[in-house]
Amino acid sequence: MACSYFLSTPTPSTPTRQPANPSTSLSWVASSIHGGLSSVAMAGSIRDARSVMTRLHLQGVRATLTIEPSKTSAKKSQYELQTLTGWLLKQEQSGVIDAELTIVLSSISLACKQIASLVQRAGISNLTGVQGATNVQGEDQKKLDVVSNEVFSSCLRSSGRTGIIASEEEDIPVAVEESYSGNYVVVFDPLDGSSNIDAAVSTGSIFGIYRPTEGCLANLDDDTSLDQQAQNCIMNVCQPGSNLLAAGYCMYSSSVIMVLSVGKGVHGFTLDPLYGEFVLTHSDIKIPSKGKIYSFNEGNYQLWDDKLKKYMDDLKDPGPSGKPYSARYIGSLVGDFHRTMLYGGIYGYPPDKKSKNGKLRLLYECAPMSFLAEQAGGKGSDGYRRVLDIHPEQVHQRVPLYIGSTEEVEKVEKYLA
Ligand code: FDP
Repeated sequence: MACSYFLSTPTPSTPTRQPANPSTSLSWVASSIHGGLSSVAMAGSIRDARSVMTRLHLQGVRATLTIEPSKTSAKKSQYELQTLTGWLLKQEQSGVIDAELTIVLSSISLACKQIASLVQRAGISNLTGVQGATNVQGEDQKKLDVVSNEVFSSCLRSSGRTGIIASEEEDIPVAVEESYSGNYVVVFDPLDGSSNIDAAVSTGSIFGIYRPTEGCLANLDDDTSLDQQAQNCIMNVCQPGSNLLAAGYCMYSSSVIMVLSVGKGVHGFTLDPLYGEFVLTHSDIKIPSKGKIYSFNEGNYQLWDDKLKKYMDDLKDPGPSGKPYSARYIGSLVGDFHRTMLYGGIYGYPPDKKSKNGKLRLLYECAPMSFLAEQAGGKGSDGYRRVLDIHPEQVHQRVPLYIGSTEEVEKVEKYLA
């Protein structure tokens, strides 16, 4: 890290110190009583400082190199911002991600900005309510589900680095014709929690990025039939979460926050509405190892398995401390998971008598969130095994999910065992 030092004429009370490493980068101030040089702030190495000393001596000024930490310049400037773009470039420079992935992630951040503005203006621009169609899973599509899917897909397509996209809103994964390098496989839910839209409650986009795989490249010139190409795409999309290169979500709430991992911790960026830039606000997020908040749709309690009912009853037992767990449930995975990441606790969507695999989708909900949970020191489980180890058999496959603080997830696993 760059340090700050002063180079000054000696006084009896300031002992001369020699740096351990003479090439250390630093900023320093040269000041002299004689010779016309009064106080010059410089950035450079200690060698630079020594050359100034030599010049001072040649001018007949008697001065000694005295190095002291600066009290003022170590402070971070209030104007210093780490934007998502700058952060991605740093990751690229340090070899964590390549240039292609940087472009894919930038195009996702652009999609998120556009969706954020659509969500904010939904009530004004007649984008609330249903579209009139149902998606492949039989759910009513909201107008914003459809528009957000368009936005997300077109940003990824125009990045030129995405080979296949799989969305909650598309029946099957699609090969991208515009792709000319990279060929990443991107899975996403463009607008999760969209049943909250009309009430202006939090929603979010979730995404996961997999390595490009051979055999699923969109080449419209070859003889491969579309059917075969679609098959290839499905095969390539159906990868376990442990193969994820990057994952994240963007939450549309009182602020717009993009939370992201490229496999080296989890970082959160808040959209500055004035600059239109995501700014690093949550560096290296860690989920507390335990937490007394649970987030389940308890309306389904009567449909749950007895073991799960017992777990839930015990959470509500005040016990010797006199304080039971607190319930918090927005009904929007991104919002509920974001709170769990920051405050600790557990989010769960269990199986029930109606839905034996729960409600959430493995590929574009449970796997990306579990990747983030693990990167933040937490856990994602289906009650018995690590979500990231589940090999998807279908694109829109559902799995039960228990996610959050490690101790809390292990606790529910014990009840279910
Ligand atoms: P939504 O249907 O509004 O899109 O998976 C979708 C999801 O929301 C999650 O975001 C949310 O956590 C969950 O469903 C809510 O389901 P319930 O209404 O059954 O609680």
